[in-house]
Amino acid sequence: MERIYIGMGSNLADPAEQLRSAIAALGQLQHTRFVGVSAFYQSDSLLPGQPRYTNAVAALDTALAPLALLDALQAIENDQGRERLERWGPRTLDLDILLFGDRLIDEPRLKVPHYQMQERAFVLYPLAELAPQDLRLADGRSLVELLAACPFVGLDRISQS
Ligand code: PH2
Ligand code: MG
Ligand code: MG
Repeated sequence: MERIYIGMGSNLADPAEQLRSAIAALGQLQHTRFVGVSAFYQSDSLLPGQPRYTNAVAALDTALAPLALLDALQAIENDQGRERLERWGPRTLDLDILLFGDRLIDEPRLKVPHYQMQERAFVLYPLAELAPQDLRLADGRSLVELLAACPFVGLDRISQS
């Protein structure tokens, strides 16, 4: 089993409810054990003119291979009405593999660590709720360092219900 972290985001159709449904679906994944989930955080979209996002991070242990996990996550996104109309369009549910053990993955369909997670407060702060203090990305940078360089700005931490 390897420890993985999933970034969850939604900015359509009752985002908090989308995340709660996604958490339930992650709990049903084959060959996988649900470890925990962060609080929910609201923030403006990185792209102007879109509804605000609700984000969270989940931790799981899995025996699935990375691309099998990606397929399973995309099936959950599709089940929750994800429409892929434009690359960065608003979405009912986005499930991104942030970290997969200490692997560096560079495949056409999957890059891990997730690109730009280093700069995104809505990824780093929820991740910090779950990850061990000494977590390092595959490039050697520590979560503590990344948090220090990424101010807690524009984030509202909310309860999950
Ligand atoms: N995801 C995006 C684009 N912009 N903004 C916030 N606040 N949260 C997101 O998850 C997000 C975003 C594309 O994946
Ligand atoms: Mg994303
Ligand atoms: Mg995505």
